[in-house]
Amino acid sequence: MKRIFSGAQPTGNVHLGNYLGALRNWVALQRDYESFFCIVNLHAITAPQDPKMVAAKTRELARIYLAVGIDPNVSTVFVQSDVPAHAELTWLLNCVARVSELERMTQYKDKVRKHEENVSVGVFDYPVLMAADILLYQTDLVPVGEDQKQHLELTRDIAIRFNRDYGQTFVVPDPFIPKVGARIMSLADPAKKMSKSDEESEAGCIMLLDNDEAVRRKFKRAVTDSGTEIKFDESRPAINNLLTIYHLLTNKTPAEIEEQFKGKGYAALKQELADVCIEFLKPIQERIRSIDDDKLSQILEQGAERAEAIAQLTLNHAKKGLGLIGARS
Ligand code: ATP
Ligand code: LTN
Repeated sequence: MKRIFSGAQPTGNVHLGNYLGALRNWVALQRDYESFFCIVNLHAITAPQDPKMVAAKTRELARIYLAVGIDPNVSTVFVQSDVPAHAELTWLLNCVARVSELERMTQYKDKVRKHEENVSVGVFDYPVLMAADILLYQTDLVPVGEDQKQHLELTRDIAIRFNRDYGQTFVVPDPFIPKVGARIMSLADPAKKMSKSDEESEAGCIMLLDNDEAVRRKFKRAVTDSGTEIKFDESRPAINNLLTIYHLLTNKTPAEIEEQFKGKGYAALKQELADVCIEFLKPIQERIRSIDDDKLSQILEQGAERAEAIAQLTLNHAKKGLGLIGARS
């Protein structure tokens, strides 16, 4: 069976963009692949976090994985820092990745532009840690949103270079970026992606934990384009984004949706979207509350054990390739 690996950071709250771009596909693919879903807390601390909150956020994200439909009997769910091989392989890959490659990463460049003096070395090295995550599990496919494409290309380049210089060690992974939903835009500013780390755009971000009133308010205030027609049209990004969300939440085809809203105004679409979204979130929120705390600990413990066993094999192989094993005897 081929493998998939993916992860999300336990920072802020999970939003509809994370779900439609990534988590939804993890759930859809988990039975066709041997699946690993990681809560990447080492990535989270590349930006300052309140230490008192890190463990709670990590467990909350694990609950969300389960609540949206990741089945721990089928998939391995674990916390990144529970498997030390991630940090160890990162060091080895640091010696293969080039500074010039990391300097080209757009996410890194954005952070430097915004915070200049306050960007940690961790932010710079973030893509190498991500490469280690993926390569440790001999991953074939990585389901992610569009914003991770460049990181995936770097992961492939690092794997190819390592294999060439130190012997065949890693599977070279392919990204899985969905045709629709890979880049859900902010409801407040359709030129920006929906993002939890963007402080100004709370109003444009539907959180999986939002209550009914918040969902209604955010859709109601969503920015729209000029014109009145309700049609899928990439040159009208705001309405296109709302229709894409509606399409993914209802599974209705674009033609059906356009027919449904023919002659109706934006207000009708926004109201219908809010209704559908509230109905979609309700069972997820109920499941989040109902997951037993001890059961969650057990899932994460088992997950870490399963992940560790596989990660260790790859790490040893990489260390042998580099000549790091065998000096003692
Ligand atoms: P954010 O910008 O909200 O902090 P992130 O990409 O830093 O998002 P993660 O929680 O680590 O945060 O992302 C989990 C997954 O969600 C990734 O695969 C990412 O590509 C995807 N994703 C994030 N934002 C969107 C979006 N607006 N549309 C589609 N997919 C998204
Ligand atoms: N950078 C990713 C999170 C992430 C990830 C991974 C995704 C860390 N390691 C490995 C896929 C595979 C993000 O979405 N912000």
